[in-house]
Amino acid sequence: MNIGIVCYPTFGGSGVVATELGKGLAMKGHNIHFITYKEPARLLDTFYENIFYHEVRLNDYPLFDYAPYETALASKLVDVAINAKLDIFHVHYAIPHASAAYMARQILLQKGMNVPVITTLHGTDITLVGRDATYEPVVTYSINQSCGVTAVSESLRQDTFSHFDIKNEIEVIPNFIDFSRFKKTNKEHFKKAIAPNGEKIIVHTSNFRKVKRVEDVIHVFCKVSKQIPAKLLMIGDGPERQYAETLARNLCTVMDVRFLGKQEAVEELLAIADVFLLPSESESFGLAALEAMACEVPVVSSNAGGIPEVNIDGETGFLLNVGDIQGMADKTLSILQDESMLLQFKKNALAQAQKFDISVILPQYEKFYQRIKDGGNCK
Ligand code: GMT
Repeated sequence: MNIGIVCYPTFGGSGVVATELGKGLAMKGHNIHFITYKEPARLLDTFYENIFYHEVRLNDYPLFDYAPYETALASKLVDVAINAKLDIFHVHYAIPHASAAYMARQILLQKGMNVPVITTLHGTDITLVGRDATYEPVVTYSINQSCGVTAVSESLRQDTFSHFDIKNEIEVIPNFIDFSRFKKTNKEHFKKAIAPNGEKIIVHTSNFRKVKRVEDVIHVFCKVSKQIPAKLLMIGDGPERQYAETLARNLCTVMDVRFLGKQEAVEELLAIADVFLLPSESESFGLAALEAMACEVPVVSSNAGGIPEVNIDGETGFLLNVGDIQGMADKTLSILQDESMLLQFKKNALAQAQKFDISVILPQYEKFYQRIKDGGNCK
């Protein structure tokens, strides 16, 4: 198939899922056309024969305080669909991709071309941003007008039905992991450099937005490190980083906490981790937790949104209520102080992550594409 993928070209979240999906589909022989404003971060590693990148350019004009990205994207989708003979548009993150694709589809229909739109909902497009009255009517309309809709967890599917007036069906196709990249590797030399005295290593990865509650990570870690020797690696960057750094300086031993910023090779850091912390306020799936689990790292997390579909309480880690800092610290300590529990949880984390292997999930997308193309409500 010739597939047009629209996404945010970011380091994490929906952008990564969309890019890895495109790469996986290309490996299976599909022609993939990424259409976005910047080359997706995970495409920069190498050249792919049947992956194409189409940049959405915005022409500046003095009248525009805000350049109309959605219009430029819709026009680009029309152009790519015609020239690359696209069979399908697959847009990731509803805002503004679903409505831009809807517009492109209408234009193409007038030209005698039927290109179905599939929208994948990722999280904040539903639970946070999309619900706001600023966007809600357009989000509802474009989900209802999509030829196929998927959500990355059952929890997100249910949230979508409860926050919006949705007439369409929503299929759950969970996020996935590529084990050729995310796997435990021996990084003993690196571990020694970070934790020279055998300290336990705790890791957190996120975009440091409010919803991630990075301050809870610091609070939990500082409680833990008062009981046992430990180090914390904070990976990623975003609006809350400064606050988290100040908090760490005030509450912990400064040398025990390292802020590493955005990292390309997260898997190398996960390879030396003992516990991964994810105390998010809301999380439709928690891809970062899955990446940790694939590297055999138990997860102590909140029980928000779709996290319980990934992290299994008492098996692959622990789930606690949002904001339960003491609970998270106690559970982290219980794993780190009990070698046999740590070992068992590591094994369980890997086994659970294997259920989300890309080789299991990718065919679900292929089947879904075919179904929508052949018999969906946009036939
Ligand atoms: O986590 C973010 O803020 C980024 C956001 C995105 O769309 O890029 O992530 C969402 O999508 C990810 C991929 O499907 C999910 O793993 C995250 O749980 C989800 N984030 C939230 O729901 C907060």
